[in-house]
Amino acid sequence: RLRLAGRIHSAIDTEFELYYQPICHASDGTPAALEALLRWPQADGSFIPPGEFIQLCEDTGLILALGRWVIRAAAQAQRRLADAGWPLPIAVNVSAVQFFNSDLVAEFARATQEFGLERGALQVELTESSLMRKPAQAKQTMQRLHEQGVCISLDDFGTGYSNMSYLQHLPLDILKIDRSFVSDVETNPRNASICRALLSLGHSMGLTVIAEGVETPGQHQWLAAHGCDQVQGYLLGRPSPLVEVIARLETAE
Ligand code: G
Ligand code: G
Ligand code: MN
Ligand code: NA
Repeated sequence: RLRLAGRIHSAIDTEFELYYQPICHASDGTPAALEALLRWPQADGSFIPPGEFIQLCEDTGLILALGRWVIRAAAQAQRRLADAGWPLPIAVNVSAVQFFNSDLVAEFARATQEFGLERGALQVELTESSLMRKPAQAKQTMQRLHEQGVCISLDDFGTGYSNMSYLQHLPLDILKIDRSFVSDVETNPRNASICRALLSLGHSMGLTVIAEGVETPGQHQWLAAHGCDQVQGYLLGRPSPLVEVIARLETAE
């Protein structure tokens, strides 16, 4: 683990890459945003998946430097995307350790300014554990991100232990239904009930609702028929390098 941590430390500015996955309007499948996802390519052409290094980065504090790099790289990508004629917002995942221990607001402000981005060009994806740990601090940071024009998504929703009455007081914009509820939504009545409940909850709070992990046309149709706003998953597009995303946007036009 120590050796891996050392490798991560020296890889931050040189080896990591961001891939981008489309988030599409459920009604017609057109792109609404992209989610940035970290990839660590290896010499043999394979990737070490984030699941194998994010936790280590959080335990060692490396997540602060890595997270800073992610914000700047996503901002640079959004500039390229906008310059290519596709001004889609890019959503960045922020882990709880990073949320509470870095000056996120300043990092987003700096990246936005450096690349001359519009308000709304960047979004943040937070998990329930971030928001529930230190509610007052979380709310304040979220409000300051909003002032910078950064929209906020609640990621992996349904898997945590949110206090619903508390959630209502947070300045959220988007709720992302975890893919575990989406995978068999047309055939599993229990997951269908959960998705209906989460859609209703999100909409009653005035939020945009995104379903993650959409892999089949049947899932997409079910979600669109039940009022889900946006869909994300392998059906709509796999995470890919920015140049490939732009090429696909251009051929789909
Ligand atoms: O891309 P993949 O499905 O392998 O991602 C696995 C997990 O890693 C997901 O929970 C995702 O949110 C997380 N992840 C991906 N990129 C980042 C990132 O830039 N920062 C943080 N904190 N987590 C990320
Ligand atoms: O925790 P978070 O929602 O950020 O995780 C996103 C992860 O989900 C990414 O690692 C991405 O590669 C993965 N992912 C995206 N779409 C699909 C999908 O349709 N099916 C599955 N199994 N995983 C997906
Ligand atoms: Mn996410
Ligand atoms: Na998720």
